[in-house]
Amino acid sequence: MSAYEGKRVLVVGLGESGKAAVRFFHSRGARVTVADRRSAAELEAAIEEFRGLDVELALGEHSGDVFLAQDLIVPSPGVPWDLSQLNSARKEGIHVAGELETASRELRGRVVGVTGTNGKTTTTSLIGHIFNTAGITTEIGGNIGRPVLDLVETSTDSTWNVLELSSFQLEAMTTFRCHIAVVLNVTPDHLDRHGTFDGYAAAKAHVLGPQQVDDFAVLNQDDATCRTFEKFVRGRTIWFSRTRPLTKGICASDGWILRDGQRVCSTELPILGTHNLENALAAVGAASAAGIGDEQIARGLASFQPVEHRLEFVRRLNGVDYYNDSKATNVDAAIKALESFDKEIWLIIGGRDKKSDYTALQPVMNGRVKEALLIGEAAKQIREQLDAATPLVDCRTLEAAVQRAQRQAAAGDVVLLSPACASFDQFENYGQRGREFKRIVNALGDAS
Ligand code: UMA
Repeated sequence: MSAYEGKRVLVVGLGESGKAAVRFFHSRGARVTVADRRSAAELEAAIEEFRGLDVELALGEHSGDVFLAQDLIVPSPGVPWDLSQLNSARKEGIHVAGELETASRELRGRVVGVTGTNGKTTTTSLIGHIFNTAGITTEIGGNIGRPVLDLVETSTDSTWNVLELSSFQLEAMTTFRCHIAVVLNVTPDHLDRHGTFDGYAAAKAHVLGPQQVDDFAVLNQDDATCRTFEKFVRGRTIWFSRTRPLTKGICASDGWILRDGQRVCSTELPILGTHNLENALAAVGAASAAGIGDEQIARGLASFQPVEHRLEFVRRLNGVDYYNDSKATNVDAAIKALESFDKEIWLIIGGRDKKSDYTALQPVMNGRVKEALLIGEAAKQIREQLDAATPLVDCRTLEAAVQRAQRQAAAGDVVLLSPACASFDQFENYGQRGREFKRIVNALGDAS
């Protein structure tokens, strides 16, 4: 009998993660209720999925009474961990568990957990690809878009689960063990949720907490916060560095990726930019920790295709290259995108502000960005924080920004959507924003 049989379980949030949780608990005989602050009309499609299943709905503003009538509450990653209704339930002794803790009891096989502020999605995909190419049974999931609870049913003892883990998921994580934990970098993001940088970094550090002595931590030697994470490591640390030679660990030198001073493969990769070289170094660290041979690692790196919405090449029109970097939802990611080009850039930036510091963009924009085309709610904050060195043009919408870029850009230039902001003011998510960008760009007529 399942440990959840007959238990009253509240799933908070009926997004991707919540839907997976409903399926998980329902199939284990729990009495499932779903609370979501959105209305039935807004959640029509999700509700349709569960029609006919015995699942109670508590929609609209969260009711404290519903939260207090449970044995277990499982909030979705986007639900604040300190939501007042969750705190009240905890006071009454009701267990509140995130999706990772829930999965940790039943997910079989081993886990590679990839976290960091930027590069998570690419690195997770890259590690998954190297593992797959090496013939290992691999499942890719987590924040990348496939909820961890959906991996439970098909996992076996020989599965490697390669998971992208966000600070929202990690904040709630106490028991989920990553045999290989990768921390790429930790720079300010999601301060609206975590309050301070220290709070955000502490959430990220949870990825190392449940590790054991025979586990691995793959850490970025070039990142000041990653270096401080060494004190949390219980097993072995594999350092990687893009900027300095390492006699032990993974580094890049003279066009080669080296491990412990030995050549693994060339730094000529199918993914652009120095940040992607860092992601590749981390992936080499993770794959080596899993015992994959150099030849297979090299083959995996060479055959990897870039991830959608991550410096994704869309089209060349009249000699102008258009790139979709919609997944750059914070300032640091936009800086990395800008640094990847040695050309003049028409930068489309803006969306929903996350209390970010846009001044950090100025040095990398100078001499590189011909115009910053502002979109969305954050236009005012961006305009206030950037100085006059780069022309700032208020375009409001993505469509207007693309059209202006097309009119102004010359052959050899780059038009780059790298918004440095969340998308929720004008789009459902960054994916929809990226797809919309590609639709607009692909519909542009030849202006020559
Ligand atoms: N909701 C409430 N009450 C609240 C807050 C939200 O009821 O207080 C409801 C919303 O009305 C909505 C639902 O919760 O119906 C949304 O839940 P969610 O925000 O957790 O989103 P999901 O669709 O479940 O997607 C989540 C991750 N989302 C977030 O962390 C915000 C997805 O990461 C992830 O792919 C998915 O689970 C599968 O694991 C997205 C993301 O933006 C890509 N992540 C952030 C990032 O990468 O920066 C962390």
